[in-house]
Amino acid sequence: MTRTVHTFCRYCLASCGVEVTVEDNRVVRISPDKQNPHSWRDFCAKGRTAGQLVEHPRRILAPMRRVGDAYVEATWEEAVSDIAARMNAVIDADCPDAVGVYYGNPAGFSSSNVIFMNGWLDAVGTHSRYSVGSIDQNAMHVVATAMYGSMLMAPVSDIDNCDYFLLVGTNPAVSAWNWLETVPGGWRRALARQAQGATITVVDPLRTESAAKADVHLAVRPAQDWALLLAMVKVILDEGREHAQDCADLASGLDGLRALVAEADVDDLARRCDLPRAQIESVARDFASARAAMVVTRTGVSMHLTGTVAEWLGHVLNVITGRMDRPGGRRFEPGYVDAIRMSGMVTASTHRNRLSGRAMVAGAHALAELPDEITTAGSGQIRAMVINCGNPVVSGPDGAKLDAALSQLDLLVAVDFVQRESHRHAHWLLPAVHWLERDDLLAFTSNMHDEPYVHYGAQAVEPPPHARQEWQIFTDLAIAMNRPLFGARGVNAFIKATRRAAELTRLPGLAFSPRWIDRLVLATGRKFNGRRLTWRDVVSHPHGWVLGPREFGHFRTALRTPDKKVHVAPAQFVARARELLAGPMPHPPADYPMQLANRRHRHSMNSWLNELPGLHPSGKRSEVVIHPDDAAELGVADGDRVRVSSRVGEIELTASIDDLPRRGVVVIDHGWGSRVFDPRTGAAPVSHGVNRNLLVDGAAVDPLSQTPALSSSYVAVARVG
Ligand SMILES: Nc1nc2c(c(=O)[nH]1)N[C@H]1C(S)=C(S)[C@@H](COP(=O)(O)OP(=O)(O)OC[C@H]3O[C@@H](n4cnc5c(=O)[nH]c(N)nc54)[C@H](O)[C@@H]3O)O[C@H]1N2
Ligand SMILES: Nc1nc2c(c(=O)[nH]1)N[C@H]1C(S)=C(S)[C@@H](COP(=O)(O)OP(=O)(O)OC[C@H]3O[C@@H](n4cnc5c(=O)[nH]c(N)nc54)[C@H](O)[C@@H]3O)O[C@H]1N2
Ligand code: SF4
Ligand SMILES: [Mo]
Repeated sequence: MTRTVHTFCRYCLASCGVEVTVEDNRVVRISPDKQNPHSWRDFCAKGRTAGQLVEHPRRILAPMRRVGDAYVEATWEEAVSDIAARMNAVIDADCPDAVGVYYGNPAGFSSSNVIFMNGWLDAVGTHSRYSVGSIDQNAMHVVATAMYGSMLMAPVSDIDNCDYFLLVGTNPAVSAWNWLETVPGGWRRALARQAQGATITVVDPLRTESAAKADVHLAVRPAQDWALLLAMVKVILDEGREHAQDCADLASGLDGLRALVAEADVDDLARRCDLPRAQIESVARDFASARAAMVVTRTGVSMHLTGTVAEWLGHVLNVITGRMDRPGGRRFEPGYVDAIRMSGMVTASTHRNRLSGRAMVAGAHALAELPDEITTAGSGQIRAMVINCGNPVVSGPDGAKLDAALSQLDLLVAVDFVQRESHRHAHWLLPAVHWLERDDLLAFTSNMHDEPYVHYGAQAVEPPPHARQEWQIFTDLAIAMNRPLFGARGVNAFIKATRRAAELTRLPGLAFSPRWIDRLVLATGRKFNGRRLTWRDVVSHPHGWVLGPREFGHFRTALRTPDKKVHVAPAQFVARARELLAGPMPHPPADYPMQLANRRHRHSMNSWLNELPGLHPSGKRSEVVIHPDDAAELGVADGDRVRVSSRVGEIELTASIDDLPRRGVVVIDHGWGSRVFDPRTGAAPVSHGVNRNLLVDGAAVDPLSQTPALSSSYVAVARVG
């Protein structure tokens, strides 16, 4: 029997509505849902081929336990009781911090995963929490906390009214307009504005797909956006081009900002970012004088040792030129759930790591610190870990060091669809459920959509019989460990009672599930047209529901700073900027003269949609792109095998000579070189490409965001043989 299910893709924040054709519980077709009122403009091949991951030939279909070098299938009862017993033993021998977790990007695309994972972590009472944030978006959280008073205060782009786009460190033509915001069809809409006369300026060391379409391309020196943006702030303030009203009324700390720019010299800053002074000045003036404008900063800004200061200055430019909460700028979308208020009810942990002494950022410690926390003896040493939706050996710095550390754990549990590089030492592989196989109401990110919108992510197909959602795994683990879920006494007993009731009455709906939380969230949510959304509202709009027009005027009320103003000069950012200003001109070390940049492709998703045959027929992404002039100096020709090395690693790949990067910068795509194992048959692992993050040193991090130099490491390139 053929059915059609309307739902949305949960691979990236674009959250495209999709129409899934299902035959006998198999996905036969996924196409864009043209009836989706929010996302009808957007779709890509990753969503189109999502069924292939569901039917991955190497998919883990039941819990698998390591026995020697092989894996054998086990029941969930065996898995949960063995894991619980081993974790309890590790805690009894030391303390709760001996149990840790790393959670990756896809965890945020499930409405229940992170909530229940945290519930389990609170049950255990561990501080050993590591997340993808330190290799992705920490800079944004740190800046939002200091400037707006909440780490979740993510302003959204009002594209359709914008006259001047300043896009810094982002390639929306490929990655969609997303990083803590959902702007369906964002790039196409920006191009439509351009056709009507808007200016697009792209700041990127590479001539990306987006830069190629831009009116102005500033090929900045990697990691020096802070200098460019500070110079722009200086030009605007020195020339009196700021928005007087917002500077007086919305911002606080402007004097601190003025004092900082007074110490800076535009020529010095221009040399640091290696752009002509005149060009910086003209972009600053055009930006400030545009009727409507926005700066958008993304991972190309944040993934450096200077990332937080640059991210901060991007927000400062928006604030001082009056772009916040105005048409064509960045607004605050309140959504149907006040996630900011709710997150404010949880006290942020100030725990400091035992070795580095650094505090958590956005509820987690830095991935760069994980290997040492596993291998260094002493109280709090991590002995047991769960990897939840992550592939940190490939996505994070110095994967070789992390891989070696993971091999020393007493217990490693991976929750995933397939066994990837980071899971190779796992003692247990637990089979996860794909978004096509589960329901999600992503209520806590409703304020990241660029218009008021609700969509219930309906399940399209039944999961394999022995796959389980993470919420259930974490709940069962807390119960089996006899530790109270959410750290709240009585929760375990209550959940067990509902499960018993469901069994006795044969009414599965009586058993506790995250749907209870969804309903509660709606019942306490924001009102639209005078009333709150009901469950019925949500499920009766299978194509999604635009709840009303975009509204301005919510930004100020959403601010969580004590004085309800935007803090434009937080002391820690100013101090770090001073440190950078006083520092030497950026210069590569003599033995590693090149800087390693990064690329994504439309059809790959970090490290995990790369081996699917429908997406990458050639299956190869293992080249390093070198500028022709650099190649000539290095004596490298197109197609040569080259060795790229850094202080911490070396890899071999094929040279591709192209003037895409600026001189001195070489590019290797991230996300490749992750083996996919076959735990069921023990067949040889499959792998495409090379892991370029083996070259990234985890020892140095941005002191504010704890992010390593993922996109600006220094490397050497040499022809092999
Ligand atoms: N050099 C460099 N490094 C980078 C980046 C870069 O631009 N340059 N980008 C960074 C960015 S932006 C990010 S977000 C990180 C990503 O870093 P990670 O989140 O650590 O890694 P991913 O590659 O996203 O791997 C996600 C894993 O989750 C699994 N998975 C997918 N869906 C589910 C699910 O529903 N349940 C479970 N249990 N598992 C699931 C996938 O199979 C895959 O194994 O990498 C970062 N690393
Ligand atoms: N197709 C696809 N889409 C994705 C993803 C994916 O893997 N594939 N990942 C998703 C995720 S998790 C995220 S976080 C977002 C990320 O979305 P974006 O942040 O837009 O990510 P990228 O496309 O890598 O664009 C970053 C750009 O920054 C440039 N860059 C590198 N260093 C510097 C620098 O020092 N200064 C400046 N100005 N630019 C620099 C790079 O050359 C690159 O073009 O994309 C999401 N969308
Ligand atoms: S992966 Fe593609 S289809 Fe899925 S949400 Fe992102 S852009 Fe849309
Ligand atoms: Mo990301």
